[in-house]
Amino acid sequence: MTGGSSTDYPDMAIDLVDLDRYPIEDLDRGRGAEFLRACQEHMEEHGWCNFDGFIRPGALAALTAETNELLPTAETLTIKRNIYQGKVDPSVPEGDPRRREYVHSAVQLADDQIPAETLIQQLYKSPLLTDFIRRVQKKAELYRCADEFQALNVVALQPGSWHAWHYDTTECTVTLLLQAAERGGEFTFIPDSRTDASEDRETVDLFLAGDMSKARTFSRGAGTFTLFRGGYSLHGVTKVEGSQPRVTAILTYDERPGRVISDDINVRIYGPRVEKILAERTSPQATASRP
Ligand SMILES: O=C(O)CCC(=O)C(=O)O
Ligand SMILES: [Fe+2]
Repeated sequence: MTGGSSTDYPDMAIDLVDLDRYPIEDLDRGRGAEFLRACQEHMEEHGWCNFDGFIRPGALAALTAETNELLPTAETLTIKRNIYQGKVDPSVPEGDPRRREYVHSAVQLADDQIPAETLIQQLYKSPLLTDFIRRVQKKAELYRCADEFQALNVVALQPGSWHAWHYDTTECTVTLLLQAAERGGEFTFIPDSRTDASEDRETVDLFLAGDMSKARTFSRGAGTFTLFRGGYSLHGVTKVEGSQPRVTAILTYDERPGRVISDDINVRIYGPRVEKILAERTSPQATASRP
């Protein structure tokens, strides 16, 4: 089963996804079933699936227009972290790039800044889309993340910015490229560079030293939808060049229903705006003014 109520929204995937190329509306029969099987095999063998032109061109223009209208309301966040986003194996020597804090800046809309009526929010809420993502990974259950800030984000990397190398804190990452960079801004990753038990140190070391020869990159135009094992594949985005920002929607899911992220982590990621929201909720005035 998949998460969320399907009654509030008509299924927006039907309107936005190129169903001729990607028949996600019926994965149980005929060409839909064949498509699903091919996706599952690809995901299992390579650890990623990349769907070029997933969004129909007309729909993409509407999605891009709405996010470009919302982005001026977003803050610029400066994200500072090591590649593991936390503890580093104590055997890693001092000065090793794996201990280093990498920094990038992004203009970022958190879920609570993306109104329910937007197309991107309705696409995220699509039961068909969630079910497709669940089935490609052969998971028994998959729910949209319930966190009010993290569930769906839109991230704009401005010219001159990159997205620093990291592993995600969740297993699978789902991204939709809404606006490609004119040049650069390439999503770059090492598929399955680690398991729960070990890491391909040789490849990771080379990569962090600037040798990208073992990393993968796709040529991704706007409208490309990508699934990859972000928790196990070191990844990031190279420097954006040209005059326009590179804009991605990040869709998050969890095998457990109702997943929320701790206030501490949300304040660390989203900064003073979210700190204020959370503080106001627990302040005496906020409590007194409740009915
Ligand atoms: O923008 C992308 O393509 C990747 C973003 C990413 O790695 C992340 O948000 O964790
Ligand atoms: Fe990531």
